[in-house]
Amino acid sequence: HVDEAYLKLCQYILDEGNAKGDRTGTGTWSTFGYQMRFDLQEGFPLLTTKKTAFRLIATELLWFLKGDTNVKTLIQQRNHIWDEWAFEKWVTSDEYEGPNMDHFGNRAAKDEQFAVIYKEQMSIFQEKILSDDDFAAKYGDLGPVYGKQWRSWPDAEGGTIDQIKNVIHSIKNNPNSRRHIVSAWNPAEVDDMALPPCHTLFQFYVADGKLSCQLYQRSADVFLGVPFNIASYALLTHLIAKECDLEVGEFIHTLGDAHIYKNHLDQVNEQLSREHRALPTLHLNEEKTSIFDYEMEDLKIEGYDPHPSIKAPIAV
Ligand code: UFP
Repeated sequence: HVDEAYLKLCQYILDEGNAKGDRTGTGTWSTFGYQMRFDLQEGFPLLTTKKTAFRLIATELLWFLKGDTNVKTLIQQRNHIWDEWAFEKWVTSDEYEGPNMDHFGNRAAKDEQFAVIYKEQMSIFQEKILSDDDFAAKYGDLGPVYGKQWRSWPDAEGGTIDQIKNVIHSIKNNPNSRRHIVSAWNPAEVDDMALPPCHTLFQFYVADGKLSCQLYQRSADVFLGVPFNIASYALLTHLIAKECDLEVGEFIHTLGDAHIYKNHLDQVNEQLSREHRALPTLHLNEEKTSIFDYEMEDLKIEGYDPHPSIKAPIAV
């Protein structure tokens, strides 16, 4: 069960983790190198010990698959998971004239007065992204992040490589290949990205008519990020399997620096006290024939009855 494996990881970090400083100044408990396996035949791995927003996960994945890197499309779909990264670009630019927003994430979590001011600036930002195309082109674009690397990795001749199309082609035509790989980590472009890819590289594997996927995630915010990352790659595996006429096999999640932020400890302990429930199932619109044509309404989660969500501040 996904919750069992996930809560075991949380408990392991609490018991064995190293106290480790980090880029955001928040502080973490951290371990290096950890693996979880999920049998996708057992149900869809969306955590039941905490309500996890499938809509946000799915709209983000479809956004990656379409090769999009601008938050505008996500904001139009009421998906705000990337807003802070784009906002950061704006408030550190010469054009920004509002109140100082240094370390806005940490400050908003600690200081209620600042949180109000921050929310005001964030609303202004979101409004401008939606209403002003030039502003959106400048500050909504996150740089050459996942969508770009997956669908148009720059090649050496000035052209681009569509890794998703290529991997689907190789799964269909040479299922036994050990080279079904997609990499988001492009060393030449990492410095231009709002956030260097956390889910760095994934590989597919075909056996027994089933498609499995393994992800190497270099850095994992175990409380806020990992529940999303598991569901996102499970969904991707379902979509690719359908495209290739295969059943789903396993999702194998391999983590590099797996950390719990120190300001997430109460939330993790709350979640550890909860009993898991039955897993939901995923339904895909049978009429869609290409992985690039799905919209949110083509993806349905049924039988999802989770414990309530648990809020926590994100480290930016
Ligand atoms: N993070 C995740 N999953 C994601 C994502 C980010 O866990 O899909 F985009 C977290 C990991 C880390 C932070 O806490 O975001 C990225 O910081 P850094 O680049 O310093 O590893």
